[in-house]
Amino acid sequence: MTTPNLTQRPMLTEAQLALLPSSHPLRSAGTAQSPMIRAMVGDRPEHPPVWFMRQAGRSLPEYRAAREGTTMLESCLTPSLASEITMQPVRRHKVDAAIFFSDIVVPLKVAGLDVDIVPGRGPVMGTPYNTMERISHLPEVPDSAFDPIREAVALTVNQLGETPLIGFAGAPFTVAAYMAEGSSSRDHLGPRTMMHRDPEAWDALASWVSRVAGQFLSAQIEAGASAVQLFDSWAGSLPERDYREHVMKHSATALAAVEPYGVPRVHFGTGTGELLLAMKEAGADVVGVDYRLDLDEASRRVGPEIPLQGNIDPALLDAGWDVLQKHTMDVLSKGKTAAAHIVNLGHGVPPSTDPAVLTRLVELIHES
Ligand code: 1CP
Repeated sequence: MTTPNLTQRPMLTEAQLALLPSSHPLRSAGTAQSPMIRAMVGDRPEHPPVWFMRQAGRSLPEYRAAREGTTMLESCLTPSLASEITMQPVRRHKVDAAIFFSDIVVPLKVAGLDVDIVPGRGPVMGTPYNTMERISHLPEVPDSAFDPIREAVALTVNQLGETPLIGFAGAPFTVAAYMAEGSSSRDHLGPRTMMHRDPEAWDALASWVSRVAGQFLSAQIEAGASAVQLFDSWAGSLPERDYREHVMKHSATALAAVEPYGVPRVHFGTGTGELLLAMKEAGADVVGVDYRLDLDEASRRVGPEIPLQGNIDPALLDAGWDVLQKHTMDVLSKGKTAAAHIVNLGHGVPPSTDPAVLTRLVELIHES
């Protein structure tokens, strides 16, 4: 299948460029025409671009050293540290993009909510947001609350050169799931019950999250991110009818908040094989696919014009090189059925991963 060569086509219109500061990386051809951004707008660059979800994190000894003595949220809100951790996997693995080191609950922290990230557990709220009374007191968040994020992004893009930075936010369902339950859970019964028992409270909570997610994404784009990803990690727990009725409009609000900038928007969740079309319809430019569904089938579900991201099974990172190589070649081959392919894992890098395997995997993908 041949795909159009967009090399000469400007990625952003004058109106979109006007929303970005003069120093924004997308104003330079090097970043706008980088393999990652070209693939995200539907082109097939000379080699498939690759980045890994959770590439900045516990699999790297330099990450563990940098984080020593600093809590997760402090690290996210210390611009020099967040920037250094964002750079680490780019230096080591030569991936085609950096993912901003932060967390999906950072917007809740800057909004002044009582939230922490507890080692081994993940996000924990002081009190859950599961009643209209509590939800109605959620604050409006001034854009200035995101200044530490802008500062960290600006420091990072200064070091990245032409390599694009991907910004991100948690999608309303996934973030509201932590807020409604107060912490991590397996089945997400709290938010799934709430959207039926008290749909008004659910809507109020998810609307609030969608607004702060839009602010978080906008801050990252304005400060220099060249693409964004909305992570709906737990959306796979929803039947499609609930996703379409109670969730999709809120994700669409978060994605629409950054549509005017014209930067590519990736929409990813896990266990979302049945939701991929709805996730595209929510306003995605690229659909992220987890490891459970082959990319040719995903392309059939969302339409051949949509670039796909994914979906090497993280479990195979530690299954031996030959197994991983064979699987990766299969993912690359199935990715050819989509308009374009951004290579990634089907979920995050497990903390136990040998970083050398990731470096070798990047080389394999670049040589393919
Ligand atoms: O102790 C530590 O090192 C903290 C572990 C950690 C890290 C490295 C957490 C706590 N968050 C992060 C960084 C992070 N989180 C990034 C940036 C780094 C990168 O991708 O390279 C991103 C994009 C996230 C997003 C995130 N946080 C998601 C969506 C992505 C996904 O993996 O599904 C989710 C669900 C969270 C919540 C969260 N934060 C931290 C943990 C351990 C969890 C998951 C907890 C759970 O299972 O409920």
